[in-house]
Amino acid sequence: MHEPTRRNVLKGLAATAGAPMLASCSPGGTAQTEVTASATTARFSTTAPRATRVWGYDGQAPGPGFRVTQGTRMVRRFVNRLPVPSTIHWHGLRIDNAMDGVAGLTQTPVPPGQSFTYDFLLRDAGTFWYHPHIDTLEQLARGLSAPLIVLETEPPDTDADLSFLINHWWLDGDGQIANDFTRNEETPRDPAATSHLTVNGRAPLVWGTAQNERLRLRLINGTTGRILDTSAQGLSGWVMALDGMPLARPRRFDRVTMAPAQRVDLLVDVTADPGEEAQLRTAGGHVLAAFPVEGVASASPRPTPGPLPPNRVARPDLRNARRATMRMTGGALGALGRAKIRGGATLSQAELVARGLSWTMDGYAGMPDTPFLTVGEGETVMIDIVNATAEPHGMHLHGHHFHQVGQGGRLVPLRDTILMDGGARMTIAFVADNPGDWMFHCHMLAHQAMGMMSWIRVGDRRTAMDIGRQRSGFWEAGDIC
Ligand SMILES: [Cu+2]
Repeated sequence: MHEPTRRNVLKGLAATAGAPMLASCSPGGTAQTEVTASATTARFSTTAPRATRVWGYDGQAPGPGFRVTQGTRMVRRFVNRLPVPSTIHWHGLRIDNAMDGVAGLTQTPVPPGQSFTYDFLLRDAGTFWYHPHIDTLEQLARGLSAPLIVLETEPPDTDADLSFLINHWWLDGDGQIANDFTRNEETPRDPAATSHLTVNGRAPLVWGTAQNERLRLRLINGTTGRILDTSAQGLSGWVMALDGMPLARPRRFDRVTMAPAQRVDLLVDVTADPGEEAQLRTAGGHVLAAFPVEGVASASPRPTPGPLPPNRVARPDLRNARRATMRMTGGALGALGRAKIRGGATLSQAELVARGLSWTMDGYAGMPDTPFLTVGEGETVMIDIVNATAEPHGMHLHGHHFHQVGQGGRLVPLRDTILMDGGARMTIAFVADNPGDWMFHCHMLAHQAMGMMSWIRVGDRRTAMDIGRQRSGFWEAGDIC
């Protein structure tokens, strides 16, 4: 059964539907200066015998997250009340390297009981999210993820602006998380474990609406490894942005495919009749969100929307690009072969598998000692990615958005995470204009945990913390929010 609508409670707010707490710079929002990670409980299934023990941000799994306006400076003290070290990675934000939250690369992990202050300027408006970047598979699967919505200074005209953070949970018969975190795998050992997809922790999320209302839906694939194929009934509209970057030409929304960590912004008009229910659902028929239609908001829908205002991203100069090849191997059906590991040793396939390493990038299994590529600040980089495995991967570059390079040098719209089919090759291009050490890895987190990770260095050799100090004037450009 559907839960009662929250419409009357949240209507009119730029709301994270399903989340009772909002943090925002806008009037009526709750200014919040901390993000606390801790053990808590959540209810993902009405049939579960009891609440699920999870790890959450600010007492919830997934966390309530933040809505902040573009151009502001965001300062958040991360307080770790988990039993393990953690960090926060602000996924998709082009921020200072020292704030990127990658344990062992850009910061030391925050021990239990301690804190770390993240401080950065929000350059880009769009749909982003945050999660730990240490033991990421386990920490995300236990509940640590939250939306980070950066609002345009003049948002498009809508009746509601909803972020939908999609998570997946394996629950045992007692309603508890069933993953076996001693193995870096997506699937639990217990064959009786049940699979649950939630939106903002609800299954399904319910949002009451009216015919011809226009909704902004910000879909975030926060699963650890699922490709989500999503379509709608009773809703008609446009894809407005991918991974937080607006499309110059919005395209009609029919269905969208999202790799783990990818985001899609939709503007949809409610076309279902009063008394009907519009739905957002997966290709498998699973209802992610239900929109019961009560009445008619207006006689006709709003006019076709124009594009969202673009974020300022430098255009790659393909003729003068630094070019490199990134080859990925491994998996059950792909050739893993020999590979290097951290420290420089080269191991046989059997030795790698014995250490839980099944995937490689550029001949390394696991985090390499040295960057895959070092480029000058401001250089255009082209990476030819060769997926020499039989499985799809969702490749994420930190600190930059990139274009896939299409036929004749055509630049495909910007992304920070791209889905590659098994056996596929593609070329990506970007201007390396954000100095520091940036991870490039698979966001199917079991693959990452089993070796599929690498990094690039932009600019001369300085530590992330040095860059942070040098650029502190840059951060102070915005109002603190
Ligand atoms: Cu992968």
